[in-house]
Amino acid sequence: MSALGAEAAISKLQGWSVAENGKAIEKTFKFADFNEAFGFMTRAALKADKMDHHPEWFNVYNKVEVTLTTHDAGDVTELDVELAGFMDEIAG
Ligand code: H2B
Repeated sequence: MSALGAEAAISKLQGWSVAENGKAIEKTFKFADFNEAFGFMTRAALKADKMDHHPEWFNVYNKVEVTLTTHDAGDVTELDVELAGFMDEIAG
């Protein structure tokens, strides 16, 4: 998968920003409670594993901080845009 770049990626998405190193995109999702947050993570994890494309994320209670990058490319690719779009969809 060839590099797309973080700026190009966020222009296709809503609420995502370029990570500090310029090679990833990030977004913080907030839910009503831990149950909702973990439900989101479970659905995203199943999709990620199907794609063989995995998120970096950090969860505390109702908050999930997500960072997406394609390690094999050392940059953001269409795979990150696809997974980000899926996360946005299921976060409702
Ligand atoms: N996830 C992400 N985010 N980037 C990758 O480059 C990547 C991955 N590579 N998941 C996959 C796994 C690769 O290491 C395996 C061997 O397919």
